[in-house]
Amino acid sequence: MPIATVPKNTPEVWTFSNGSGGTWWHPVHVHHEFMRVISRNSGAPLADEADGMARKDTILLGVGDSVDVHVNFRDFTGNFMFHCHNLEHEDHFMMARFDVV
Ligand SMILES: [Cu+2]
Repeated sequence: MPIATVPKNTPEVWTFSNGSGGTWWHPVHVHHEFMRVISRNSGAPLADEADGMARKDTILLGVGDSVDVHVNFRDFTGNFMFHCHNLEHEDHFMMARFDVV
């Protein structure tokens, strides 16, 4: 089952939060489309995310971070996934499907 169903070619704002309470960082990778960081922890993005124009396919979530991104799945419909790039995490359910319709 998808964790989200989003319409093709429609701007979305997604929020990624690391509320795990531990000391892990989570590099979250979204398939199929680039993202642009709008804000990080309600403030300015990091330097390599800074101008809102940098296209990112992975968002690094430090402890307690919350990051708002703009994403627009422009080209294709289908079933896609996002996941943490720490292998131990993606192998233990930090992976989800989303559908573009
Ligand atoms: Cu992780």
